[in-house]
Amino acid sequence: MPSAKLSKKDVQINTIPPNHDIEIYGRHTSYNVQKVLWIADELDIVYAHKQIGGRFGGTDQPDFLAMNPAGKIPVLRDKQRIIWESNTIIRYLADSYGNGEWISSDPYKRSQTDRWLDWSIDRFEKAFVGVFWGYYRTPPEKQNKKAIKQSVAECESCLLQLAIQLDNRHYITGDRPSVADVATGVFLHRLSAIDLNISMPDNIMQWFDRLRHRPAFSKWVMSDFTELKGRSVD
Ligand SMILES: N[C@@H](CCC(=O)N[C@@H](CS)C(=O)NCC(=O)O)C(=O)O
Repeated sequence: MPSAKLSKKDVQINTIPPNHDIEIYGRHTSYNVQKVLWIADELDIVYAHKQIGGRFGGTDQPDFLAMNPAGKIPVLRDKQRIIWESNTIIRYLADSYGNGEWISSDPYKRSQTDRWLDWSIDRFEKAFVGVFWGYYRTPPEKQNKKAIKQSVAECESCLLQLAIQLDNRHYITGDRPSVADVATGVFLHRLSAIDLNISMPDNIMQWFDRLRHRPAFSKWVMSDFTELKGRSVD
């Protein structure tokens, strides 16, 4: 159940007429939803955005579970097609609407972006969650300081691996952004804004700066997330 009153702005987002071919379901404060909103705007896709999950509720409703039995956001509806899992969605959007600019159809070139999508889930997201949930979303009296320290160290190790990849490159796989930047870059704002002094190598900061200058990143990823502080439930 939603636990807070919806603001006028939230209601406006939810009342976009339901006649769009493409609908994106998920609260904008979810980093997984932000990946989808970010790339959808980069690709100039016209879509309706439905705030679902967290204080908005709705992920336990039969209509939503019929789309995603896992009860998780984000979910994309493209006409009659339903797609879930954030990295699968960004790949689908890039493949369908990106003219080959955000992901290649060549198997080897594709593997070079795909591996960062897999790595982002296997390593970076786990470390990020240890910081974001373990520290930011957990009330101080319930925090496990040792586990937080380990997660900070793991985040710094992931950032170092990205920094090595970014040596002589503007973006993760070359001179243009790709889905690899979306899957990995979505964590930068929160890691830099949380007061844990997470060390960011110089070229990570330069990459972050390049992303921040992109209107879609700035709009969705650089958004306020303070409503999640100390909120240890979805
Ligand atoms: N691996 C999934 C994770 C999905 C997930 O855990 N989403 C969270 C938000 S980041 C969620 O649905 N939480 C429930 C809620 O917000 O109500 C993905 O990448 O899409």
